Amino acid sequence: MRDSSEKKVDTVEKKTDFPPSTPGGIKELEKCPDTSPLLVGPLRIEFSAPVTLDLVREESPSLEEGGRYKPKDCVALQKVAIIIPFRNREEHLKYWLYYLHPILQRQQLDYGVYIIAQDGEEVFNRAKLLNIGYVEALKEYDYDCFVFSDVDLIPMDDRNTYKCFSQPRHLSVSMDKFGFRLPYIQYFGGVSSMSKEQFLKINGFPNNYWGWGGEDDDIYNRLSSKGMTISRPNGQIGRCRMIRHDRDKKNEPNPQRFDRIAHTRETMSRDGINSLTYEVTRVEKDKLFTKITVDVGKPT
Ligand SMILES: [Mn+2]
Repeated sequence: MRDSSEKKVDTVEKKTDFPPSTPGGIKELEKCPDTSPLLVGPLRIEFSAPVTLDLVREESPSLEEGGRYKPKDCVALQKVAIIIPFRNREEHLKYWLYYLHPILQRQQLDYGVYIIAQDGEEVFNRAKLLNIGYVEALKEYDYDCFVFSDVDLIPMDDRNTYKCFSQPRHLSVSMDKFGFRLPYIQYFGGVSSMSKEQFLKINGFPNNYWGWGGEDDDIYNRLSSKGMTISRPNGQIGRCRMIRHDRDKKNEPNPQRFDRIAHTRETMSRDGINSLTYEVTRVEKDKLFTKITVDVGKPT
């Protein structure tokens, strides 16, 4: 925008196709296109090559402290916080960072990577960590979109854009672990995205799913009860690889999950982002990520 205090000069202003200049002569950036011209399509993803954080840092010259990035040549269409629930998966995180940073940059996103690590040895609580990621990321920047990703899932096609859509998005639609198919039509696990509005409409995620399983189905029930549907890429673009691993300790299948899922509609208005309590125990700013370690409490 031009400075109105600028002195009028006696020339006719020419109409040009170029972005207007600021008084300092710096061009104002235009919006990035709907589809990034930098995308390459299918990617080769494998987990045998040795990867170190130092290598990934070297290969990410345009990252800012905390795992932040924005395109230089255009204004990103969305400000995306990527939230990763975490505990003792350093090996997987290296691959995630190695593959995802270049992909997210080709997708021309204004993004930040938030690793939300559960402190202590209590039972794991994935959905509560995701809620915490939402709150903590918003304290840093005016994000309008949130991508919730497991640390061991890597997209096999960069056209699977990690952004938000008019309906909540499920991104990990064809995982190698499930034979590149959806395990069931309501499946919302793995990698998903929601705008701030969509997230708040469902009161965020449940805080009381301790251990493995069920919280993703609870989230699906929340969306569905608010009249939303799931948006998905097609099965080809939505292919992704999961890094194979043994079941984590202190993340056993939650025996209460079936009962809880059956009551989402009654519980969701009082269990969610409006009832979230936790304590931050450590914040680490790396070039590749912001890692927030939190005390989530324990099952009551
Ligand atoms: Mn896994």
